[in-house]
Amino acid sequence: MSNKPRNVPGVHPYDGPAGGWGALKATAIAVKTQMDALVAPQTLMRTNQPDGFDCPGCAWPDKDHKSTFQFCENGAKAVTWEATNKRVTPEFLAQNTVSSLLRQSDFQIEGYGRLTTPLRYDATTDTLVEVSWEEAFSRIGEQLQQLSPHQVEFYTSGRASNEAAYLFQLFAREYGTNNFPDCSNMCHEATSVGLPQSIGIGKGTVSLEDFDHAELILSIGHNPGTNHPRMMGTLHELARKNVPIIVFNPMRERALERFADPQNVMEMATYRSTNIASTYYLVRAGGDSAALKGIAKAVLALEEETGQALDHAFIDEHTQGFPAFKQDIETTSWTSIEAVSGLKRAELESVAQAYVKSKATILTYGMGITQHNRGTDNVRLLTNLLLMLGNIGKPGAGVCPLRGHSNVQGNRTVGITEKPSATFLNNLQQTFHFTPPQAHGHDAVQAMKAMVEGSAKALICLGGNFAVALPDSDACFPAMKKLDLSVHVATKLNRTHLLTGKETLILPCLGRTEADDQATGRQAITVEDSMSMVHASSGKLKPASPLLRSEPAIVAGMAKATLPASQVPYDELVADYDRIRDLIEKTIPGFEQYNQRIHQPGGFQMPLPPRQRIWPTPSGKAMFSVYQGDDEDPALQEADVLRMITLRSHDQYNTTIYALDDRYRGVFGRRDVLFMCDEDLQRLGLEHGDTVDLESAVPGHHMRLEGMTVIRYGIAQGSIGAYYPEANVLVPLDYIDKESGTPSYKSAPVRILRHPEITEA
Ligand SMILES: Nc1nc2c(c(=O)[nH]1)N[C@H]1C(S)=C(S)[C@@H](COP(=O)(O)OP(=O)(O)OC[C@H]3O[C@@H](n4cnc5c(=O)[nH]c(N)nc54)[C@H](O)[C@@H]3O)O[C@H]1N2
Ligand SMILES: Nc1nc2c(c(=O)[nH]1)N[C@H]1C(S)=C(S)[C@@H](COP(=O)(O)OP(=O)(O)OC[C@H]3O[C@@H](n4cnc5c(=O)[nH]c(N)nc54)[C@H](O)[C@@H]3O)O[C@H]1N2
Ligand SMILES: [Mo]
Repeated sequence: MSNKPRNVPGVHPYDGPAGGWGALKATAIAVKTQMDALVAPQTLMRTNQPDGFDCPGCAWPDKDHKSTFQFCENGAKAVTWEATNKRVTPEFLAQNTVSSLLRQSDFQIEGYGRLTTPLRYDATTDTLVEVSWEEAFSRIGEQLQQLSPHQVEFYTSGRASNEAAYLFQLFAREYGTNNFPDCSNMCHEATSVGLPQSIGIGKGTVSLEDFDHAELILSIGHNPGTNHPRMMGTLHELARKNVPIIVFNPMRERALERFADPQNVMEMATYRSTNIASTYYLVRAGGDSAALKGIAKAVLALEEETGQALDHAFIDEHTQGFPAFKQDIETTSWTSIEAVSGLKRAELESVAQAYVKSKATILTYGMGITQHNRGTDNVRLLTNLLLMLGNIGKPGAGVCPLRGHSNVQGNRTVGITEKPSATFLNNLQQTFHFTPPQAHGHDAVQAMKAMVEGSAKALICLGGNFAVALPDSDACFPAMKKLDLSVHVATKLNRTHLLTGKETLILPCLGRTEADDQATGRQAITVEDSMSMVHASSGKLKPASPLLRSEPAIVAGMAKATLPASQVPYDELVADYDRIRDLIEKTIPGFEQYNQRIHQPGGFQMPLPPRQRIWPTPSGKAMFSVYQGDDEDPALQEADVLRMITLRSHDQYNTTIYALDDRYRGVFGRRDVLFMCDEDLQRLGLEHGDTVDLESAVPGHHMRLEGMTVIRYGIAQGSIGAYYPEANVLVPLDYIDKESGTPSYKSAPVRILRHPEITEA
């Protein structure tokens, strides 16, 4: 090994803060490559404004929806990507076969721009050809009438509005199935399963105002500089008030270290920035349970010493199960806590001291907590920590899961779930006079497994990129091709659409930024953000093509063609979305006076009983639970096995790749890298810049990813990072959190194989 650092193309450390001038420059580039320079400023100014549209980026709430434009680089990318000038025309598709498109990267495929006409796959020419809406709907109706409902999967990606999602579930349930695979099954399902057990509701308990009163933030497993950039404004404000922000993350994420707020004139003018994390712990991937147990253990020790660490009144009045939890924590050894978390006892003790000192703590978390094979356990465990000190249901405190897609939470609220409650099904029956299916349906992994086995014959997707987002592409891609019918309601072309079945239809829809005009006039849709605020969104741009239809109209078209005898007045509902909202109000609690209240500035908040210390659990109390053992997966015990984290770059939105840079992590123009720490490089005899192959270390799986370049990075020992979706080939489809079905995208056990050329050299 030479001493001189090797120069690796496209890899240079990034020394600046996150945000700042770099963010403004990146926004200008996004506008220049996608949009008309004259329309762009107006469109961006309408993002998250009272009469504008909800940003299709993330689900972070806005200050009352009435502040001046909140600058957000990645929000701007999401908006310009949708409002692009580029178009996929029938002529383009006539010249490019589906097989040739499939050989291109995801970045190239979506990069062709907006879909403009309904399309059908023509196997004789291997191309996508234009069809009329009528023909598309009647083909779908005919096929669905021939299949039995449990053979059909109805997928939702969390961008769909409440109105579209409600009609979608209504259509599928009247057709006869609860098969609702959903992007949430790959995302915050552990939250949706774990939080209700702990506090009675599967949603976060804080509102934006709580951040003004918090004395401590515990930020675990999320990367807001990229994925929730508007949250950076909040964290920046807190850091400047010296509120401690303690971060647990296996990777050094620049925005959590240093951030320059583009809205802060002084910082911009002086090139200064603010330190965000007061302390940054590089916890091992999957080591959070041990870290949380360590903090709890240290809190119990402080309680022994002072008698003042715990909130006894809260524990006595509001919770159950504390003694068993306490006993489990006391019997967990520091040796195992240190080994599994990769952190030192003294470090976790100092977190406990800060935690006990704070009178109001908010715990924020993301995919670093949920996408593990004990994700649901992780969620309950972090809630235990909050309950110990009564940090739920008081100002400045609570649990804050950072949701993914901009309306994923709303989709769930309006009925997209494979496990509907009996009350909800009963309400549907009373209102619509059909008998909804009672049996639970498939979640995302179960739906794909049914497709792999061949028992599922059709897939109807309301948005998303189902096969690419799921693990194990080698199993999922061929399963798509076996389908009798696949239907995709979409704005842009992606790989899942191109994995055509016997019959494949692609139905182009309006995006959030576009005007939605129906028989009674301009329509608004509604969405629910991460903090349970429901508000209206209305686009103004001219649609990308005159043939586009709105998502509610497309769902209604499919439903009418499939269920000609349905009593649901689809045409009237599509003519005026107020009528859809009236039906939501009638069948789902919490939407009282829906149509009136969405006109309030900022909308309205869905009921969150734990904010009032009301616990809708079976016992009526908040529940402590026990996290048994430290769960070292046997697959991870061997010395050469690493935990692979699959993550998002700064220039991507899930499977949508906007560009090939990951500025804050110092990667430019490429995505074939593997982040590894110095110690692991040395231990494995590798050098920064070496090319390696990877193999799954889950017993019985021999999946491979070849030709990755290892690069030196600040990441916890034993953990490596690679980009999603390229690395999905290494995550087995059944390597999931058993309780929630969430794939373990953040701790796939892998081994490094030397690249053949290097081994020979
Ligand atoms: N611009 C942009 N915005 C987005 C998205 C996007 O792709 N692009 N996606 C949207 C969606 S659907 C979602 S779900 C959210 C995702 O938002 P995040 O939750 O931030 O998702 P990731 O980028 O996958 O990973 C989060 C972080 O978890 C850390 N991590 C990985 N493993 C562990 C672990 O074991 N423990 C801990 N403590 N940390 C770990 C990683 O290092 C990374 O910093 O963002 C939403 N917003
Ligand atoms: N390895 C790994 N895999 C992961 C993850 C990970 O962290 N690691 N994260 C998981 C998570 S958190 C999630 S949420 C899933 C995401 O899974 P999905 O939600 O299925 O994927 P997206 O990439 O968000 O979907 C992109 C497509 O949505 C369509 N689209 C965009 N806007 C609209 C619209 O307004 N309407 C309609 N109808 N279509 C639209 C476009 O055609 C675009 O190609 O991926 C999961 N997969
Ligand atoms: Mo997500």
